[in-house]
Amino acid sequence: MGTNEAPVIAAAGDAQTTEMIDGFHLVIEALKLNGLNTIYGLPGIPITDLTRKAQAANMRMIAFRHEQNAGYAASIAGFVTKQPGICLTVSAPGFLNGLNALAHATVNCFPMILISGSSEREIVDLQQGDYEEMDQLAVAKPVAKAAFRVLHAEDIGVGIARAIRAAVSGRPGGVYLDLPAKLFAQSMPAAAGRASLIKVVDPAPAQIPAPDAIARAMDLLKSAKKPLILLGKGAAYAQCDADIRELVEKTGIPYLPMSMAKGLLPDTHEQCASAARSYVLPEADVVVLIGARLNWLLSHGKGKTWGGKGHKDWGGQKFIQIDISPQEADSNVRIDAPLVGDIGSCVSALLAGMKSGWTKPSAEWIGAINDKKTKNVAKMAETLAKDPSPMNFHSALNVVRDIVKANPDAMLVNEGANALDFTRSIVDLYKPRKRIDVGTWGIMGVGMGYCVAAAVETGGQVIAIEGDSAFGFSGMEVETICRYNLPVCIVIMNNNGVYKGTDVDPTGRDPAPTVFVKGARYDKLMEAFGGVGVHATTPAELRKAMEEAIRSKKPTLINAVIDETAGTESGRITSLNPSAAKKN
Ligand code: ADP
Ligand code: TZD
Ligand code: MG
Repeated sequence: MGTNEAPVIAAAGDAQTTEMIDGFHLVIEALKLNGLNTIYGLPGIPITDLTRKAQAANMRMIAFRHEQNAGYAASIAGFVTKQPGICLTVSAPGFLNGLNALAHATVNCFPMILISGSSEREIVDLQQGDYEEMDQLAVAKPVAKAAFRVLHAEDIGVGIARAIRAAVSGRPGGVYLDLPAKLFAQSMPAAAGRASLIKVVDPAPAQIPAPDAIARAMDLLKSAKKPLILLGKGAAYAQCDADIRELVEKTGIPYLPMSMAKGLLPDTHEQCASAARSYVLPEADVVVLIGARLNWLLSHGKGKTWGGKGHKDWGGQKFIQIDISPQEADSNVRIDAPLVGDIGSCVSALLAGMKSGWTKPSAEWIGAINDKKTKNVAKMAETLAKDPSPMNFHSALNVVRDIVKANPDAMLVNEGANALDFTRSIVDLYKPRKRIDVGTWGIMGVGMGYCVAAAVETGGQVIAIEGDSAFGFSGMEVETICRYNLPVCIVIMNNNGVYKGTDVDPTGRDPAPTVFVKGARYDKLMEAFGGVGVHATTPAELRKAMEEAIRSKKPTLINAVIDETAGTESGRITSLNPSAAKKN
């Protein structure tokens, strides 16, 4: 019998009974059919059996201690694999715990599907007070790229297909899929059920840029005296690493990687202008944005960062912007040559466009950048060579820098304020998609969820550099890391608080809001679950502990004691603080 033919339903009393399939199995088979074999979630009514049956069906079911962390895991799995990461939660409170991550996925353009069990429509719509009742679909909509609900078992295939397409096509994002409890128990003839499932064909179709848009961009680029390429996390996501490298190297244009685009080309590449960032941004005359938005992380393309004199002034640069979203251009400043399409197609079209002739940027431009780089690199080397007691961010990160260099395949997770900013500028990455961090929102709490997903998705070593505050948001997941015995080495930059550990309550009554228990031993937390805990007070102790963690692959948490006076308020974004902004 062909799969599209209706199955013969056995008549009542027939000895031969028709094989049936229930909602649980239709969901599982629909996911598997589309190559989605890992679920990050937390069990409970009504999805406990879904987690059990998924595991029994040989899916990887990674169970967390809090849905937010499962959600962040799913979101970053989406970034790393280009397939939607799946997060599964219970209704109302579990759903809400996962919602933060769904919003994060949408904001960061990561493909993710949040699947939550829910109460029946009949009860929710009359607000009759079900166990964990909430109109989840309505709540999810504003933060999701798309939101769907499936009411009938025969629609599960369509529901999952639509969720996958919405998550990965065009600009990727977070999708919500609402599955009411009764759906799981519905059953239908297995053959018809299986025939209703959809293997999504070409879920993220190539989007080819228009030839005139390419010509416009090429003309502008050829007119540049001081061109610059800016690589964003969209470029890392696109997985067209070789083409991007070829574009950079063939054009000879200096480039700057945004945080999660570090390693797309090795940070040590001779054309990398990171060490001359504050020079190249205002000086460049034509900037090619590849999968990077001109949001707050790039000072909105305006102001002093970009050579504008006054606060609102724009530096007058011309921009070429490669983005899959046709609405992105002109969001902050004029985009002279928008290139709408997927990055792989746009970059190869530009490469083809170069064949008609290309002159590399002038020796003056490259020379000026190299001068700045040499000076700044020497200054940094001097700072890194110091060995103060207690350790500061620099002396500790000098060790991390060496360890990452020796282990270029390890995934680097990073969050905090100073712990984030210093790591980003000090620790070089060598391979694409190895650095995952606080992203577009500068969000705290992604750390342990990211560690779990990075280890599960890559099967390799993970190194997490965490502020002590940042770690606290997801710290309980060290149990998850131990339970699944993941090769994760967490280093806590412990400076006793948010930014620093030195604030005091002026009334003398309570601890200051930014300060934690002094001398806290986060390493003991890891020991509680059978992992390795290390208390490190010197760079040598830190180095030894990290090397051992990577050698043994054991879950390890190193409490790195950092001078509590070493950080600055808000790290590098002090100017965004209302109290600091007033002074400007
Ligand atoms: P960063 O924070 O690194 O600057 P952003 O998150 O601001 O990066 O920007 C990423 C951009 O990349 C988004 O505007 C998104 O639409 C775009 N993008 C994501 N994937 C692709 C792709 N495959 N092709 C083209 N653009 C993409
Ligand atoms: N809550 C959330 C979800 N995200 C945030 N970004 C913040 C609060 C505010 N915040 C920052 O922007 S950084 C930070 C907070 C609380 C913690 C900084 O302390 P840390 O890092 O210990 O992690 P350093 O090294 O001490 O600066
Ligand atoms: Mg801190």
